[in-house]
Amino acid sequence: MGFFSSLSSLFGMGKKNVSIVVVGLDNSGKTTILNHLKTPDTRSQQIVPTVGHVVTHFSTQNISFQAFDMAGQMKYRSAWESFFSSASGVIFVLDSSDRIRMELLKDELWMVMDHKDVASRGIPVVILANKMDIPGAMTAADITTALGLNLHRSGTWSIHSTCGLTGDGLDKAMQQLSTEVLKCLEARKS
Ligand SMILES: Nc1nc2c(ncn2[C@@H]2O[C@H](COP(=O)(O)OP(=O)(O)O)[C@@H](O)[C@H]2O)c(=O)[nH]1
Ligand SMILES: [Mg+2]
Repeated sequence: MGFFSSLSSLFGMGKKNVSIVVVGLDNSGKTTILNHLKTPDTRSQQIVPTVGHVVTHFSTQNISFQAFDMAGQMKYRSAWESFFSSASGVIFVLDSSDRIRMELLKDELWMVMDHKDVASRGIPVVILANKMDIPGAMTAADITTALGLNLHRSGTWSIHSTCGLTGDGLDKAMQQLSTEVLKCLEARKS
């Protein structure tokens, strides 16, 4: 890394500013994950259920993310789609131990992936199979099958097992999100 790029990365300059939307059923761990992605000094000590949406910021090596943390309860889900058109990516968080709501989850995930502002713009959907620490939680491969993800042709999606409490799996997932977001922005320029 050259002197100026070292300096600019030190001060967070030269990073692209990107908006993303974070969705998923209630209690899947969205707010916990976003809290974990923040720098330790800006983390909240207590996570409270999200009402409407909350704006959070976090960074990867080359992107400064503005994340819209959406409430997941049924009455708020219809509001998700109004955020898709201005988003450069979607994080979809699910609870890997919540087998009872798999069918509902499938409907909500496909609604997001097939939404015109997601599918036709080709923005990446990064699925976080969260709560992997809970005994009996489904693996990412089992979830891929249960949700019929391999049948989904359009768009770019990936799935990662994560633990919002420890941060396990998040680095890799966010690296993938950054790479896919940059690829998508480049493709839309040309
Ligand atoms: N065991 C476990 N619990 C988690 C994990 N992520 C979040 N939680 C817990 O799940 C509950 C709901 O989390 P929250 O972030 O509010 O979910 P949200 O409704 O999707 O924003 C909280 O009690 C969290 O501590 C995880 O990876 N493992
Ligand atoms: Mg929340």
